[in-house]
Amino acid sequence: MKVFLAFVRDEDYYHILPEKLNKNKGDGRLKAMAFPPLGIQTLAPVLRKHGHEVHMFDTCHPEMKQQHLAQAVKNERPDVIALSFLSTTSYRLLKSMAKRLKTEDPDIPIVVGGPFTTENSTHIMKDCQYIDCVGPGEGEELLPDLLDNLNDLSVVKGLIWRKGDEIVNNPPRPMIRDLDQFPYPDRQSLPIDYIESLPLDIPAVLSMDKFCTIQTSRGCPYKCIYCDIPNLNQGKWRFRSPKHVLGEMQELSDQGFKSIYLTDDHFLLKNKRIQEICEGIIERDLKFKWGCEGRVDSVGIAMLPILAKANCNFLAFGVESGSQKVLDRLVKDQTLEQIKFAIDEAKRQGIEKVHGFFVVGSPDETEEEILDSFRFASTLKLDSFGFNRLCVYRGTPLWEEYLQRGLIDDEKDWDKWFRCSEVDPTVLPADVVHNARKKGYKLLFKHLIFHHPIRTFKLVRGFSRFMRFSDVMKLILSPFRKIDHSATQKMTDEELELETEYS
Ligand code: B12
Repeated sequence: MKVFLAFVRDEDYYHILPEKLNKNKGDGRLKAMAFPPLGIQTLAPVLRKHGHEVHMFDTCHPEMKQQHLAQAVKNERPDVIALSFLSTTSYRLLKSMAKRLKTEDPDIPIVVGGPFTTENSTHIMKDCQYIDCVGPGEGEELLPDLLDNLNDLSVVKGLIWRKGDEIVNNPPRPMIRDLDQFPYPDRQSLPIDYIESLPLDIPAVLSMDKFCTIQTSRGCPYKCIYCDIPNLNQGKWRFRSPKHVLGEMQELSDQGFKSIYLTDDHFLLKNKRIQEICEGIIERDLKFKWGCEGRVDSVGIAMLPILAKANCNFLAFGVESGSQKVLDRLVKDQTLEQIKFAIDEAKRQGIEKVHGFFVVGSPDETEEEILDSFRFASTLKLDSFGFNRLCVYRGTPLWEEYLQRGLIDDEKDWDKWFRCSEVDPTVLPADVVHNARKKGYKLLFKHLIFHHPIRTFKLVRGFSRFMRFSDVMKLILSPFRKIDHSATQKMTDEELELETEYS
């Protein structure tokens, strides 16, 4: 079969490098500041192993937009079009793409997948007639099974498909047990070199090193109310063996990748595994630096010495708040003491960059507690930090709570996401949160400039090496921008046109 495998990307989450930095080495590859589409990179070699011909597309590429894919469909008439997207923020773009490709050739089946799809599969089928079927959950087994049974979709476990006007939910497909059975993701076919950057809506280049992502485990057993990872993985944490992971890391080192980010939801679990992976990186003298994420109360904190020795130069923690009351309300199940210890330990053991994720605008949080988070951050040895306004997504415990409290309507709001300040009366109003955040950033920047001038200078110099000065200033001043109330439901032209059709 000929399969088109396309990643529909959120327009806010990538930047094509300006001409002068995008010198074409004659290899036709484009440099983009974006996280690679690991989902389709993972699925492509699996389908090829089943004998299928796979063409990959990433809509961040200027020649892989809707019109280009439609033209390719016309020219090459694939047997199946498989569309992948991440989150609610790119669902409208996905619908618009499906409409365009279905209009181009109504006979070619369109199947859709990805995290948001897994949470909302039946809703998507009811909402978008241009999609023929959806494959919730992991695609490594479902997609080849679908391609083998296009004439009888009823046998494809987990699939949701159309039988005339009826939407059929096939019996669920069990989660994959052995993650070691699959070939390594394809990071060569897409003519795009992804550049190491902070995933922000402002182009924050960290280095010009050849960058990619790798997933060595799936899931997280904790129950933070704003996260849908446990729901996506049925509360389980599954992992690939160190041998399988090191085989892939060897390949990446051989392919010249100098910077790797683990998209694991929680890497710092199972010390023996961390030990073996790090020892393998050291023994094989693999030439890349890497980053990962984990919890401050992880057993893996004890493994920080060998992580640092194995070139782990970036560690991100979900700190979330400087108020124990707010941490408990978020069911973070961690203490302020654990946060301080983990970050101090990471710096003491030589992790070059430690990043703290914070949220503001949480339920029952006071203005003073928002400022406490910034004051707390100023006492921590963090190299970088982000203070995001808490949002609620379908599939999270907070969404279920808001349904029970009658704050949102599942039927009407399933494809939306909200800042909690917009829907929850126990959260401070949006402009109060925004102003408290501005005040907090001022406090934190002042503290850093006067108490840690070298660390601050290093941070700014780090960015300005590859970024225009105007972008560095935009990045630093971004928290002080005017609040944009409509940020959570903005639409592009295609989406607007599509919206009129769907409303
Ligand atoms: C890395 C990551 C990012 C990166 C971007 C990654 C990228 N490629 O662009 C960055 C940091 C930029 C990011 C940003 C955001 N993210 Co994010 N992100 C993730 C994370 C941690 C890992 C994704 C990943 O690499 N998975 C590994 C690959 C292999 O898995 P996969 O893509 O899911 O593909 C598998 C299956 O889904 C399936 N599949 C995929 N495509 C297809 C297609 C078909 C046809 C089929 C059958 C199957 C299939 O098979 C694949 C192999 O098993 C996930 C958490 C998670 N575990 O999913 C959150 C996650 C997807 N992000 C989330 C959110 C909310 C966001 C933001 C909106 C946050 C924000 N406010 O800024 C933005 C929006 C970005 C966007 N839409 O592009 C939420 C989505 C929730 C939701 N209900 O929509 C998640 C689930 C995190 C969470 N805690 O809830 N994110």
